[in-house]
Amino acid sequence: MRNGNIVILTGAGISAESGLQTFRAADGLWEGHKVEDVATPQAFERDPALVHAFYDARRERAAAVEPNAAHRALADLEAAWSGEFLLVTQNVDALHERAGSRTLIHMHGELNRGWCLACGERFAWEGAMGEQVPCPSCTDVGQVRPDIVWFGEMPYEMERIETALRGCDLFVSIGTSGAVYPAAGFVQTAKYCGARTLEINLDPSMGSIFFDEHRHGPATVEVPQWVKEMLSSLRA
Ligand code: BV8
Repeated sequence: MRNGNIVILTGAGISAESGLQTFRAADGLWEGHKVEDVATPQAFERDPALVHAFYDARRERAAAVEPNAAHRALADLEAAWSGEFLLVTQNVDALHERAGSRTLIHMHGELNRGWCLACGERFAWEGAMGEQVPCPSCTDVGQVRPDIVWFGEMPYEMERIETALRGCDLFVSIGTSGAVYPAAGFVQTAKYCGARTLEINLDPSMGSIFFDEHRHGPATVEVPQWVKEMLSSLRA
């Protein structure tokens, strides 16, 4: 498929071999809390200290690990691809950009960004946030939250994503369980609009039936192999 338009969706599974916990594996709990119970505006309202501790721990962990061969292979494919290429990640870590990906959307936000509820500004953030930090923009104290899309909140850049899904020739889902919407519905939009669909995952996801092709195995094995085949098709 030379020069077609590609949309790739990634989830926690692509960062697993870098050492970051996934959500729904056995280890998918954090300090005994289900993510769905911590990653919500209600949880933040009820117990901001707990939610800040959850994200401070993940921000620290994500800064301490490295991108893996799957992240790097996607960056190589993007650099070599002459058709349109969009990488949409559900992940809030920065491993894709650190591996060199450029055309990237963090639809569920980023650990390395903050959002001030007093003035509405969003900004880069490193290190612990906690409850009593001043906003770097309006200096208001105690109104800064992680710039993360919680359950019940609208994911970012949905218009741009939907347009890319409707216009793509190939949709590839990597390392996601297909448990969370709207991301889990992207394959159906792409398929309905005529794209070929490929799932690369450790095991079949909840949306497996919607995919034309499946490659099941660890991302650091399956993604570089798939990218190698895509790049050799460019030289053919
Ligand atoms: C929305 C940021 C509407 C947080 C995340 C009731 C009220 C409100 C909404 C709902 C509701 N009921 C249902 C919904 C919709 C809800 C939803 O889908 N809920 C689910 C639980 C049913 N969705 C939402 O709320 C979304 N918003 O609907 O807004 C709206 C409309 C108009 C106006 C306003 C609002 C927002 C969802 C975003 C939530 N935030 N993340 C954070 O990160 O802390 S979601 C969170 O789970 C992650 O970000 C990730 O995106 C998502 C899915 O997880 P995965 O990435 O797939 O990870 P998982 O562990 O599940 O799977 C890993 C996979 O990798 C596995 O399949 C495994 O086999 C594989 N794997 C493991 N190791 C490897 C591997 N593969 C390859 N190699 C390996 N080595």
